[in-house]
Amino acid sequence: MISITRLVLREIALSLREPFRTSSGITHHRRILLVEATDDDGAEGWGECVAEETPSYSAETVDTARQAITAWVAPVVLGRAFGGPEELSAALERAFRGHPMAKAAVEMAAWDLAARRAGLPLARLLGGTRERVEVGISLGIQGSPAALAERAAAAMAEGYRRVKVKVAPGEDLAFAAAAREAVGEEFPLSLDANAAYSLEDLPALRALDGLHPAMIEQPLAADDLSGHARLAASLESPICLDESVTSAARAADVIAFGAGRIINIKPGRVGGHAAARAIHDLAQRHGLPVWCGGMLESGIGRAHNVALASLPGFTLPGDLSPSRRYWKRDLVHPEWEMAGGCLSVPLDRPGIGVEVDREFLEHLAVWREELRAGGDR
Ligand code: OSB
Ligand code: MG
Repeated sequence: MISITRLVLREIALSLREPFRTSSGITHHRRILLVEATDDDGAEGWGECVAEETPSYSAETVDTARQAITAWVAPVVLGRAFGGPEELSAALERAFRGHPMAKAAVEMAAWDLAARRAGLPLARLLGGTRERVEVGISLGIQGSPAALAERAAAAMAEGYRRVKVKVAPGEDLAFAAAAREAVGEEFPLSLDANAAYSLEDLPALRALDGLHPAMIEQPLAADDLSGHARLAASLESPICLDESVTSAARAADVIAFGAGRIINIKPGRVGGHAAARAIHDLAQRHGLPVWCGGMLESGIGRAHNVALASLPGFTLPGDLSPSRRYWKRDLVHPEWEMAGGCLSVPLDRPGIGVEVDREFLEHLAVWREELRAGGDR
């Protein structure tokens, strides 16, 4: 049983150690919306909203998520008793349409809270079976193919189990070929287009296909499942879908239409852990491998991703780089560290398994809003 009586929303500003460029834009700093949920027994739970500053990856933004949480998510959850986080998740799903990133931020905080109340690591509450999860790196578009090749080789030397390279029309073949050359023919190299191509770009996509990437992630528009199904028939490389998969129902469509053979699951994109797990279960039943994606999260979001990635169907390395790849200093103790190309799943502590550095958090916060059961808003 869980009953959240207080939600504290904070937005923090964190500078990336290096800018991250994709086909849809460049990020220097992250505006990160964090959710702290507490109950009347003083148990806490933490969630992180993956929405970005602008509606480029999806329609949601930090500002729309804040609005959705205060106006619609909070009234559904505050002061109400739920049998568990799955019930809370279902209530949010029923309550209003869309805004999966806003819903997920609170839903995931509820999972953390439930795990802490049960004295269980979140990974175990979710049904995770792994003690460590394999890590792949996602490299943004670099200034030149040679610069990318250097980064790819360095990542491989650091122990990453897979290198993913962002591509965009006009910044694709030369870059991807340089990366392939740098990591060798056998190493898993994948490409992520963030929806930048159309079926008219078939020649460019065929050329990338010739580098036999482990997968081509989200080549076409998010809502274009039939296009992806047609493209799949023209390419040898498996298509992996990211932006397209916003719910378990959409994942079922992907499978039914043959639009993708691999699914990138980000709990923060699909409404939270309950939906993420449902997608995992569905993919497993259909024999599709899944992996856990990332959205340049702080150590809080990463903790949730690591817990999810410990489920048995996550058979491919995730975008789960260690803290220092992104930040000078992370918000959590201990920071996320990679050893042997893996992150360890924290199984020695209840909940997300890392401690939030509250002092540092307050220092980084640009605003803070407290919502209470039955309180004025
Ligand atoms: O498409 O997977 C993506 C970051 C922000 C938005 C979308 C994506 C990404 C990444 C980075 O690829 C993954 C990471 O967090 O390291
Ligand atoms: Mg992606």
